[in-house]
Amino acid sequence: MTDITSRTEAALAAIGAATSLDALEAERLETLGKKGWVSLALKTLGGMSPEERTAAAPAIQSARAAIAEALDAKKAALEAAALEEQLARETVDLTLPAPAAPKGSVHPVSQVMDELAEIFADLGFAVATGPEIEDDWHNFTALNMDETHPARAMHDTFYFPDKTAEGKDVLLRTHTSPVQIRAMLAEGAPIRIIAPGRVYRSDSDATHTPMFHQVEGLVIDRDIHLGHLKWTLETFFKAFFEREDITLRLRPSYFPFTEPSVEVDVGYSNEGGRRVVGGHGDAPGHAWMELGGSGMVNARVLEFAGLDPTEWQGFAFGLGIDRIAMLKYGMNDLRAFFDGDGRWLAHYGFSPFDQPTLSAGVGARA
Ligand code: FA5
Repeated sequence: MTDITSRTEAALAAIGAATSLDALEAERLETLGKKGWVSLALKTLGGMSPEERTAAAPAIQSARAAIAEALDAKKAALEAAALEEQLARETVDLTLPAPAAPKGSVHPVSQVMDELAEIFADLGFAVATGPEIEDDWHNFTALNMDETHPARAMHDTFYFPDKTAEGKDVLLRTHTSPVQIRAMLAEGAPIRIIAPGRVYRSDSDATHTPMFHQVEGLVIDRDIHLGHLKWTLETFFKAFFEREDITLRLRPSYFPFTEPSVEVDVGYSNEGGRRVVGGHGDAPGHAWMELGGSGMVNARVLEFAGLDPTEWQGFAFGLGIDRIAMLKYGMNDLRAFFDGDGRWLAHYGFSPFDQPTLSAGVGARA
């Protein structure tokens, strides 16, 4: 009895003196834990006679109740103190200046791709895509460049060492034209699409980079002729450069997948070392700049794509997106587009809020 009373007093004193939750837990194990002395004392009750039990039980049970209550109270007090201390430690000093807002910008190429899609969507074109890792059938053969065609060598192609399961060569697409084939095979005719995306050629100087961007255009319908092509390109470039005095020159050229083929040049002038688009390229102080290739889709290409050339015809074009971005936003070296230099991006990049729309203007600067 005395033993229980003194041990209880000692336990209550220890609980009162505990300064951490760990110390309190040690005290709980010592008393109420499975092997704690209170628990062991409670177990002895089972072996007693009813009289002995009636005499011994109240002291043990009240010791247990007193210790349990003291443990709970001390635990709550220690937790409250820990919370207070944490709150005091983690106060936010509202007088500090706000951290700098993270700065990111939309790359001019992404911005120009959005501008293109906006303008062509208004002309009724859908956006199509194709894989950047292509096979030589889509990239060359179906575009009327069989294995021995010299144009294949002119494309400076990056090939993969392995072939497809059907034995086709695998390559990084050298132009967006294979998307013409994929779109015609998937959708048939009539069709009106643009296909913007990355293309790859082993080529590098101020106006050529090994990876660059093109936008393909394809219109297949009945009774389509070169006049439709010229009107479409002129309408696009006027909207894109946001000026009416755009003069295009269609120069006879050769592409295996178009017949006839024309290269598209635009007139520009040099103002203070900057190329400014507009005007007739033969006028004084002006010159022509090549923007891309185009032409009427070759009948053989239509056949490769499963269309009957006596029923369907159309035009296609492929423009260098990076080149038209340079011309619109006044950059002079294409390689800087892909250097990932934060200062260049801060200067030429666009705010993510500057969404091109026809109503607000597709050329608004950030
Ligand atoms: C083609 O790639 C054809 N597929 C275009 C075409 C499509 C013609 C449909 C007819 C019908 P070309 O190799 O000329 O053509 O490239 C088209 C444009 O891509 C060029 O005028 C130029 O603006 C751009 N370009 C070509 N090579 C590079 C390069 N290494 N870096 C940046 N731009 C390039």
